[in-house]
Amino acid sequence: MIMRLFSKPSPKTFSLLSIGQRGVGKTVFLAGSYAELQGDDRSDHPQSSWFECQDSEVQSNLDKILYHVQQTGLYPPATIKITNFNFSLKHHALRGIKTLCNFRWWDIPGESCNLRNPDFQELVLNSHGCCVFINAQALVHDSDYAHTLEDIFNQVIAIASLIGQHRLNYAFALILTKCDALASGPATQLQLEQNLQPLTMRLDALNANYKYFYSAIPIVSISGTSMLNARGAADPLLWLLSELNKHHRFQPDRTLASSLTQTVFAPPLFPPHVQRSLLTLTLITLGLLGVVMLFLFAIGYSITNPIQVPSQEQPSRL
Ligand SMILES: Nc1nc2c(ncn2[C@@H]2O[C@H](COP(=O)(O)OP(=O)(O)O)[C@@H](O)[C@H]2O)c(=O)[nH]1
Ligand SMILES: [Mg+2]
Repeated sequence: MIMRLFSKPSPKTFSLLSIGQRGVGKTVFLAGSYAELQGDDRSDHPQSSWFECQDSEVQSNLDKILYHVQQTGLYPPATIKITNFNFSLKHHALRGIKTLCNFRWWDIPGESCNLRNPDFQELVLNSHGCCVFINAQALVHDSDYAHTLEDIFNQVIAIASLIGQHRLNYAFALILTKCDALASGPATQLQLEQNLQPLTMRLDALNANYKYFYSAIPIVSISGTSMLNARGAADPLLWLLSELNKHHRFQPDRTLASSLTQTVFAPPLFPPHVQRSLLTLTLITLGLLGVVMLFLFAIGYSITNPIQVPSQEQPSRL
């Protein structure tokens, strides 16, 4: 996956939405993804790709989260917030360190994820991809949880249908959080997939590009040191970025905002009555051209193939 991301001279910047209710596990996911690619200090093999933070405040919040886990063995408190996150995905290449792409991550609280909210609209219009967070533990054990998800599912479907209408390259990562709190096995997986069907069937019908991920970021203690066990935590972000890099590599940057500007707000070149006259004129011209072509064809044919006047028969010289 990593290999497909590079071979690009100027890295693109992607904006990713993150949609999910409070407490679903967005901050833990982000800290886990970051920690996984950072590698742990004791590792002899530093990671070949990693996220580099472009904002010192966010960097310090991330460090605070990881330090908190290390010191207390507990998940970070909700007070350490990460809302707008600017990252670069870096890679150790043969000729030094390379930036594969940049991304802006917007963490939007569940209650603000409503297309009637102008701020949310603005973010959606300018985004390239989306992480949808779903609490897997609640999806299996809490029968009311599915109802609370309906609104988020509707927002995701609304985005997916707009994307489909404008034929944009957009990707959705459906991230099922807290999977470590569930019994592993095919029965759980089946139950999760069934409970997700109200979303996935509609995404399938819209031909949306999506993939779901089972996220499990437990806290483990190794030789007295606690840490987020974040194996595979960065997979959703790496998949999203590789999908976007793949599709946007040879294209100018297109988002819903730019497509809507072209189709909805762009004034037509001519007023409707002029357009109708132009259409008539074009049709007449094409008709006349056809007649002229036929005429020229007929002349050309008669020059190259003169009408054969029956000649008097020559006596054959045998
Ligand atoms: N077991 C487990 N619990 C998690 C995981 N991710 C989040 N949590 C729990 O969910 C709580 C809320 O997570 P947080 O990332 O702060 O949610 P946010 O409001 O979406 O940012 C945490 O304090 C943990 O108790 C996970 O991967 N496994
Ligand atoms: Mg949070």
